[in-house]
Amino acid sequence: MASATVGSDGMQTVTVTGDDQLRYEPSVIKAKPGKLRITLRTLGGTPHDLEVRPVKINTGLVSKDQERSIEVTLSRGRYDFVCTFHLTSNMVGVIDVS
Ligand SMILES: [Cu+2]
Repeated sequence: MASATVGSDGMQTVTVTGDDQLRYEPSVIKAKPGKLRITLRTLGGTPHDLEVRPVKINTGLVSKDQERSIEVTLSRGRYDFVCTFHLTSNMVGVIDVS
């Protein structure tokens, strides 16, 4: 589990890595209500994406050693995020906004 970091501009940020074991790290993100920038970085040779549901905002495919960011505005609640390529391998995580 990791908490989002708040920058000087008030934006919350967190970096999530995806690896060849088809896992996100962290897979549980704690954040406050408001804007959150999520950066996905792919470590191994297997490309991944990251989609926050149900808002359906997606990083697009991220290849090895690359990263892409998305911004979401979330109110209190729990939001699943998934790799749409490896959903059947249970490559999922959750954002806990409280
Ligand atoms: Cu994946």
